[in-house]
This record gives sequence, C-alpha cells and structure tokens, in this order.
Amino acid sequence: GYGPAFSPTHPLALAPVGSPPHSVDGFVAAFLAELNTKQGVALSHSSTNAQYLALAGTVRQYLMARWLETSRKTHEAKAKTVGYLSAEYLLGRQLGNALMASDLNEIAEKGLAQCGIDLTTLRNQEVEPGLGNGGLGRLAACFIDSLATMDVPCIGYGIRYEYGIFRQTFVDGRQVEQPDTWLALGSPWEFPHPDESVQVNFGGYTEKSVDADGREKTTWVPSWNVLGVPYNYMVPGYLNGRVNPLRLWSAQATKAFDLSIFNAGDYAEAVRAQTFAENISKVLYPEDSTPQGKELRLQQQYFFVACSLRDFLDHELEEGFDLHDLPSRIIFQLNDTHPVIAVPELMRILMDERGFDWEEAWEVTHQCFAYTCHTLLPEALEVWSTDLLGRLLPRHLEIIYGINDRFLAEVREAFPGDELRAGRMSIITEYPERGVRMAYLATVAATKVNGVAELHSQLLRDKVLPDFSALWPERFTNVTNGVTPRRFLKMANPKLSDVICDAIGSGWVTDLERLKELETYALDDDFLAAFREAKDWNKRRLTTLLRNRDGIDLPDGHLLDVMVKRLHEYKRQTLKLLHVVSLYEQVLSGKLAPADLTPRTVVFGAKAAPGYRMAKDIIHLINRVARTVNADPCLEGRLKVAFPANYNVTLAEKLIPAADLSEQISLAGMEASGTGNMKFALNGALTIGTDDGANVEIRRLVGDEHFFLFGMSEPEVAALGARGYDPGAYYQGNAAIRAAIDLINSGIFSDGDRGMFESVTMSLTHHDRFMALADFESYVAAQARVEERYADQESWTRSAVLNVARSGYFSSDRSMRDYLRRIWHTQPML
Ligand code: GLS
Repeated sequence: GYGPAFSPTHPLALAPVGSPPHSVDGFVAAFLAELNTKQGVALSHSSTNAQYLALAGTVRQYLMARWLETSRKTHEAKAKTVGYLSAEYLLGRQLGNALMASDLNEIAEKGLAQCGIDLTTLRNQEVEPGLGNGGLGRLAACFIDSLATMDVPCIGYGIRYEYGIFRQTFVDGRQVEQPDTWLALGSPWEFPHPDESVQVNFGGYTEKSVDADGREKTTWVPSWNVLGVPYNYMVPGYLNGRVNPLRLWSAQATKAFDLSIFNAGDYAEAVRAQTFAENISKVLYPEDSTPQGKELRLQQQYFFVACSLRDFLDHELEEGFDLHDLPSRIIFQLNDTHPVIAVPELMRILMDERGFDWEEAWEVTHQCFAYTCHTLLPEALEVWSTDLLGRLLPRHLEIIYGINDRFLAEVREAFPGDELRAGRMSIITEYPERGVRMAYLATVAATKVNGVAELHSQLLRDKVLPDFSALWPERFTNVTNGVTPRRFLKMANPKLSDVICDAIGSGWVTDLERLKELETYALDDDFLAAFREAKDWNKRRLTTLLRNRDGIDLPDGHLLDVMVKRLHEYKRQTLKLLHVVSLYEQVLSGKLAPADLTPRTVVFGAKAAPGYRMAKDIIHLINRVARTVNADPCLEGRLKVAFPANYNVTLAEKLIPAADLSEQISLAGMEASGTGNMKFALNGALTIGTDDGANVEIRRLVGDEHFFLFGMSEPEVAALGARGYDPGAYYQGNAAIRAAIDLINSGIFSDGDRGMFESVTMSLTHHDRFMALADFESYVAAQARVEERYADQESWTRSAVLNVARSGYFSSDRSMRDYLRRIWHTQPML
C-alpha cells in the first residue's frame, strides 16, 4: 500500500546541509546578503521589487540543498520517473507556496518585520506565471505539487512562454487583451541552463539507404533547427524535503544557423532568423478547449517534446543505458493531445538513431506513454493536416503512416471484413482534408487512456472512442481530477485552515480524507460560529481587494454567488446572466418586490479567447447588465453584479474562500471534469450545478441535501438532441425567458441600442447549441431552493461544513495515487 505521503521526520525535512539556519536570525542574514550582493542595493534604498527578489532568493537558498539532494537520491536509486508532458502549467504565484513548503512563513514574517518590511506587500509584488489557459494547465500544476509532496520522482516538461495568458482589461465593457509581461521585473524562481541546451530540427526530407547488414535505414535531413534552452523551476513537496524539477524550454536561434547568414554578410537576415526561432516559445495560445490549428502551435508542440525526450534520454539516464529497458525508468504522461507528437519522435529516435527495428521500437514506445483526454467537445480534438505535418516533420509523418498501417491490420484481424470500422478508426482522416487525428494516435500508442471524471471517462469510452474501447477495453480507465489542498485550502484560506486545525489537527494537509473528522463538528455551535467567522473574514478580505484592484464595492451581508472559469458557451455564463436579468425584469415590471429578493452579489470572472466572437459579446453583455443593475436604485442593497477583470490563479485564491454559492452549470455531458467546482466545495461553498463532469461525484459524496442539482442529465440531453431541440419553443412558451430576452433586446443595457446584443439573443433563441433555455426553468427553481436554504443560516453553514468534510476525495494527492496504481505502476520513494 501507499502509506501517508508526509514525513516531518524525514532527515531532509530538517535544515539540510548548505541551507541557512532555520531561524529568524539566519533568515535575516541570508535575506540581507541577497539584497546587498545579488540585488546590489542597501536595505534603506531598496524598492519593493528588489526586496521581493531578495526574499525569493532567500527562500530558494533554503530549498536548494533539498533540490540537489532529491536529484542525487533519485538518480542513485535509478527510480522510475513520471515525465509529465504538458503544453501548459498554470502555476500561480510561487513565493507563498515556497514559504509554506519549507515552513518559513513565520520566520520570514518576523525576519522581514525586523527589516521594516511587510511580507504581504512582497507577496503581492509577484506576477504569477500564467503559462496556461485554465483548468488543464492548473491541473498540471496541482499534479506536480502532489507528486513532490508524495515523494514521487517527477519531471514536469513544458514551454517557458515569454508571454503567458493575456492580461484582460475592459474598455466600455468589452474585453481588451494586453500582453502578459510576467518576466519584466525579473523571474527569481527559474534557473536557466544554457549549457544543457538541446537542438531541435524541422523541415527537410528523408532519405532511404541500406546499411552494411542489408537493413533499410531512414535518415531525416532537416532544413532548419532551433535551440531549446531549459529553465528549471523548483517544485517543492510540502515539508518533506523533496524538490522535483519543472523543466520549461525556451527557443533560441542556433549558432550554426545564424552564423552562416552572418558570414554571408546579411546581418538583417541573421537577426530575422533569430527572431523567427525565438517566436516558437514567444506566446501561449489563448484558446482553451478550442485549438486553432496554427503552424506555430505545432512547432511549439514538437519543440518542447523533442527537447524533453532528448533531455531525458541524454541527461537523466546513465551512459550506456539500454533503451530496451526504458519503460522501467520513465512513463510519459500525455496531458491531452498537445504532446502526442512525442510518440513518433520516440519511434524515430529508437529506430533511426539507435538502430531498433520497428517491433522493438513500438514495444518500448507503447510502454512509455499514457494519454489523458480532457474534453468531449469535437472541436477540441486536434487534427493536423498531413500537408503541414509533412512539411514540418516529414519523418514523423512517415512513422505515423507506419503506425496506422500496422494498427489497421490489427483492426482487420480482430474484425474481419468490417471495412467501415477500419475506416472509422483510421488515424488518418480524409475530411475536410487529409489529416492526423492526434487523439487516435495517442490512443493507439498509449498503455492507458483515461478521462478526468467518471462521467467523462464513460462518455469517452461510449461516444468519443467507442471503436477503440471495443478493441481494447482494458486500456481505458478513469482518474477523477483533484486539486492541491496546500495551495487551495491551507494557503488560500488560512482562517478556515486554522479553524480546521483547532478541531482535528493538521494531518489533513497531506491526507485530505481526514476532513471526514469534521462531520461531527457540523452539529457543534462553537465550530459553526468559528466557521462562519472565517467565511466573513474571507469576504472582508475580498472586499478590500476588489475595492483596491477594480474599484468594485461589495455590499456587506450578501449571498456571494460566484461563477469563475473561462468564458465558453458550453459553460453557460448566459444561463447565470439570464437569471440575473430575469430577477431585474421582475422587479421592473412589479412582479417582484425588491424586499423579497435575497440580498445577493453575483460575481463573474472569465477570459474569452481573443478570436471567439460570441464569448466576447457575452462578456460585453455581462458588463453592460452589471452597469445598469448596479446603477438602479431600486436594487440597491438587493442585487449587485461584479465582474472583476483578469481572473487568474491569484484572484481565485481570494475569491473562492469567500464564496457562498458555486456555479457549475455547464450542459450535462460537456464539462469533462471541472476543478474549480472542487475548490469551492473544499472551501465551504455550496454548489448549484448540473449532473456534469465531477459535479456528479461531488454531489454523491457531499449528499443531495447539500447540493443544488438542476437541469437535464446527459442521457436527457442526448435524447432531446435526437428528438430535435427547438429553443424558439422555450422562448415562446416560457414567459420569464421571453421577458428576460426581450429586456436585453429593449436596449435598456445598451443605451437604447436594440441591436447591440442581437448576436447573443439570436443565438439563444434560434440555435442555443448548449440548451440554456431548456434548463432555465429548472435553474430558477434551484435558485429558489438556494434562497430558502440561505435564509436559515444555521442550516446553510452546516451544509457548508459538510461540503468541506466530504471533499477529501478531491485532493490531487488521491488523483496521483490513482495514476500510480492504475497507470504508472510506480511508487513513492519514501
Ligand atoms: C479541460 C476541461 O474543460 C475541464 O473540464 C477539466 O477539468 C480540465 C482538466 O482535466 O481540462 N480541458 C481543456 O481543454 N481545458 C480544460 O480546462
């Protein structure tokens, strides 16, 4: 079995050799030395940023010896490593996490106070590395945190984007994107290693030849290349002395490349070539769940995957290692299809560079990869045109064809005469143009394929990849997502953490199921009062933040109703908005007295992909509704809409702990899992949600009475779709829907301009792909149940406590245990 992940008595949990003393004096000495000798300033003349950089450097000193020691012991033990391949890591701020993991919070606070510095001010100086879009990238960050905390060897591999997810601003209520210059003031958490750079080739052609033994050999003759420079980040385990690496690659021009051009005398061309190379890691593509199929994106994918495989094979394995045994040392987890080009890359290395024949190479490759699918949306499944792939990676395309030929032979053998099936399953599609279905390639190659919540994994088997699950039923499995309790409870919600620790001790931080012990406290009046006080404190903290950050005033004593996530039609922010508009309409038309409204503040937070027109229109509409509603005196103190710009991890850490109600209202069958839903429940918000993604499991665990379920189930959605869904009938047939949509079309939110939000209202009444109108009535009824419950504060708080107590399952530590057992077949080192 896998014992407790945490060992405070581990020798490395104490100060390892080479660290400054774990004391206030030791800390202050190290901090001042950093400030003077690294930042080059005296304390008396230091800026907040210099102080922040020096503080980060100090914390790094404490982690450094642990990091080196972790690497030493992992190599020495020749332990099997998890290679997490992900194009996104949405890390959030590093300082607080590093302080927590090395138990330096108190020491740092006291030490800085001695220097006249406020720790919180320095923490707020950090710009978070936003190297991801949303849930998928944040999940990667949670997973690597859990692996380090569980003492599992892991290298996270990804891309060091110079610009992460854009900074969102609003101009007249419309989203405007600003570049995310997260590196501008210095990046104290990374260690560049230009000495370990790796060359990555692109383009060109392949050549066949016959070697001395008469075997056919293929050589790839590329036409251009770039250099991948690794930047290492520390991923510290919680109080256990382990520090795993996160290795992010940055693209640079290779010397050979620009030298030849320099020699030809074309300086301008040489500089252009350099810019061209550096473009590869320049910017994160801002589409979540809807990739655009751009060439640069495929370049990014191959770039980081080629660097990572090369790095592992050449730098992590000892010299002369027999690559037939590679599966005993690494399992590469493919975080969605973004890194799937790693499959033909490993085949190419084994065959073309190491002389493996096809069968040997395939056997090793198959054992070395596992694939996680994160979506059900057809438009999110990547397909690369063979034209593009063949131009950029000619050898890889050949190998993909080879994989497909052998795979289809296997299909025909299992299902003789079933040509239709073979056609359906082909990795190569012919429509709308010839292309490579990356999810199919991943499924054919991987030892295991998993979805990210029970419902999603079932739909993956039954609807997305049914032919594959018929052929290989044992290949498919589920691992329900999780979130790290360190960042999202202990760090983000210190008040509630203290309340919990006072009741049941601190073991829950690394063993979240221990929250179960809170169940008995749900009947304890003192505990309920302390719990409520923590929630109130979190609301005050949020109020201060939003006032300073956005100029938004949160009224006191409101039900805080929060919907934060990427803006996507399937997530149905419009359903939430229609509810708000409907309440307003009822007040305006006299159907509802303002005094009968439960005082409520609705908070939205959402970024739209810059090219996603409808999502941007919806953002505009939310802001316009907010403006009108907030300005109308008849709703004063009753209904408020807040939409702080630039929702990110940093804001989530303040918003989620303050929330009363968590909105998880996607159309059933659309949200693969969701992870925000888990963070809210863990922080004592009640969920109003559909039977979708991990909501299903949240509801089952917290209990029906403590969860506000509404809407169609996935089979009902499918049945309605099959019958033919007509949103117009709901518009005509439901007076509240009609009144709300008509109110939007009346121009009341748009200075009389009746056409301003036509795109949104027309889409709802004529198409409504995600059936918001069909679920509206049920949603409104569930909101009425919310208000009824909220009126009984004691009962509400009890439910909130039970949500916390029963959320232990949603720790990413548990997810990691599931991956270890079901997919990776490896173990913690402890
Ligand atoms: C996503 C899904 O949309 C989320 O439901 C899921 O929680 C997340 C992590 O598994 O992955 N897929 C995606 O492309 N972006 C996501 O956030």
